[in-house]
Amino acid sequence: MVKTILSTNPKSSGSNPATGRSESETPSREFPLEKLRNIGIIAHIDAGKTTVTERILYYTGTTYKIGEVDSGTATMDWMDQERERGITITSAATSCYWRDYRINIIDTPGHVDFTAEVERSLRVLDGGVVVFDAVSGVEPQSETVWRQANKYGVPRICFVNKMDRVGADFQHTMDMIDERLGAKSLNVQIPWGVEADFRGMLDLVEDKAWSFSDKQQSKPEAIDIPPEYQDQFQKAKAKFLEKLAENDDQFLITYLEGRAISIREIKLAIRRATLATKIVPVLCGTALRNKGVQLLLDAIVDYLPSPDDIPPVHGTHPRTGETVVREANDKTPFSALAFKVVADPFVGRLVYFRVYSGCVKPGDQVYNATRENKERIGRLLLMHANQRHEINQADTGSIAATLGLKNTFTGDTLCDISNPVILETIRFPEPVISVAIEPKTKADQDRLGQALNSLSEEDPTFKVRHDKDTGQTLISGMGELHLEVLVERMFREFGVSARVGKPQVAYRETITQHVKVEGRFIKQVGGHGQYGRVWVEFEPAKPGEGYIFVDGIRGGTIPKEYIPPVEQGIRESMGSGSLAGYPVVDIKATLVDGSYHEVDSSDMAFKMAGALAFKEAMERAKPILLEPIMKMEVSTPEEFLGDVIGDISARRGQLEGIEERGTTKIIRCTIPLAETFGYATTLRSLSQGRATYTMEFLSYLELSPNLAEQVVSKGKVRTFGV
Ligand SMILES: Nc1nc2c(ncn2[C@@H]2O[C@H](COP(=O)(O)OP(=O)(O)OP(=O)(O)O)[C@@H](O)[C@H]2O)c(=O)[nH]1
Ligand SMILES: [Mg+2]
Repeated sequence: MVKTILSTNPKSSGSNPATGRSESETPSREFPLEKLRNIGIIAHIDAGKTTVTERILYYTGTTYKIGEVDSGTATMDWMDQERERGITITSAATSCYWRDYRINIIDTPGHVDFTAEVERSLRVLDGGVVVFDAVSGVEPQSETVWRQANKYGVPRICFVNKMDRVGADFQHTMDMIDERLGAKSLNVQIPWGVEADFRGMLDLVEDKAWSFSDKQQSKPEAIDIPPEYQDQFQKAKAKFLEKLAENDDQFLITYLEGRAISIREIKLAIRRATLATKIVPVLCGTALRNKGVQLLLDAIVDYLPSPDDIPPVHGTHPRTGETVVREANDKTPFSALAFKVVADPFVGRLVYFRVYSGCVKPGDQVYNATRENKERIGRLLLMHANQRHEINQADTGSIAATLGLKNTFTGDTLCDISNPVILETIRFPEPVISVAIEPKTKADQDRLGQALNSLSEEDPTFKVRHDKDTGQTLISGMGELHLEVLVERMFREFGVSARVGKPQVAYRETITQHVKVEGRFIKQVGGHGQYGRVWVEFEPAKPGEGYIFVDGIRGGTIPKEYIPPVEQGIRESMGSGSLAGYPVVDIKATLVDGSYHEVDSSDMAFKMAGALAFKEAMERAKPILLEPIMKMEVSTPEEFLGDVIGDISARRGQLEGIEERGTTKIIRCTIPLAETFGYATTLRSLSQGRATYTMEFLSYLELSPNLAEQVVSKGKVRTFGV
């Protein structure tokens, strides 16, 4: 039922001269599920994800001119700031066709500050293409996205890009994939030449050499394995077959039979082992020089799953709490997960969703099971970066967007009204850094609220907090770049000029002791009084557990309906701890006893009692401050190593190891976030601009008592840099 984007594209007839392979014409309207691929392109910053995606769009005939990141013309990096900064900030979705398969792609950002974009994409995708820079191999952010993909059990293939660069090393990258990522890589190709002499690749599956010219329109040429490579090829092929047999029992039998093995048998075995996440096929190429992308497309089709290959989605029934299983099938009741909300200045509020079962049409009424409200689907759109194409149905496996949903947010489940289900939501990390923001004029003040509202709705790692004591608005995010980009968006998209304070660490508070406290809210004023009385045991929870509430009431000392208000009273009070007003985390509260009054008790009274119990517990359970610790990797030429390490130590950094990568030294360390502000400038001056670094959040750790004292005594005094 999908009106494809190709039908509006002048190159849709498959006439692109460079397409090279047997992709079909406009696909059939009833697109078979097994011919669908939903994939994400994930990697460390600058590995070449967007460059690869732009080639994919070109070779599939979706665009007729290649967009380039370097000249600010990439289709996928459509946002002004992406084009100016040359980095991807927001994940962009698109669809294309290869052979007679439809591939929905999400190109994600590599910078760790935009990690939410990777998280939400991996949650709704079925497969991943992980891109590596052949010179740097596995970089820190690749490790992070790899772990994210592991969490969702996403099968993936690897593309070792930038084979044209000086220092490119395919084997080294493969070794790093195994060692650093704990993966079992299976290279399905070996490079043919390297650096300036990189010609193409030797195909271990089909026993051919693929020769590419630099010209983008030219097709890859398949020839026999050149004689000078025969030896190397035969050795690699033997290793390849052996490894494949080790990881697929069915193939092992064929392999042991010792007969000739067909290409089809090999491909199917690779597919089975990839889907079972036993192996990761590895390919190579250079996207910028237009080499290898067509083969990558083949691999996506041949080895990555269709929505039919992944297990049926599980959810819970919103009322009974029972597990609900939905087969990926157009005829089963509709279920979908909203994974992104965008305030589009032209069309309005766009909600992106992935359909797991059934289908939906414009005008359909659906149920938002997460928020328990009905919603009407407006126009249905297939997204191509920031372009939209209207469709008249979104069926199982689709990734689409819709207009008209007012009360649906990221992570919500949309479903059939009479068959409700709640799918697993998307969990995002908590922000670690904040800045105070102050509108410059009265007019800016008025617009600020709207801007903050829209932006925090779009980005779950962007949080806004009003400090009651100082009257300031604090915005928090994942890093300096994240907040800088958002402040710039406020100015460009919402016309808000604001002064921004110095970055501050988003500390947390927690307790260290077990206490049992009473919360009493009893008031007798005139007629109706207030009565809520609870006994709650508070104890430290494990790091990362956040807040656990346990109802331990026995014998009905408090009626059931008053228990949720107690939980809520505690939860709301956790927003501000007793030490310095930072959010409180990692506590377990067990409601053990209490009493009520037939007439005077109310939800409000029990909520207050919960809040008072929490306040009392914070006083008595020895609260401490926690600070965010970052994992950092600095890459520097050897001559600056001593200075860089000295500086890291002075910043309370802990060295974890030093490695060599060519002539470069890689320093791995952990460092408190508070010590990293302005680090880019220091590192530049320490190394004449030649060292680079990346960092990401690792964990929260207790702040030493003397530093904690400084934070507490500073209280909420925020200094503005104008
Ligand atoms: N030499 C060489 N450069 C490449 C290749 N592929 C990409 N690049 C360059 O690498 C830089 C980063 O490319 P992008 O495609 O923006 O990388 P990305 O992974 O999308 O980056 P983020 O989205 O910001 O994480 C650009 O300057 C590209 O021109 C390649 O195959 N060879
Ligand atoms: Mg990019």
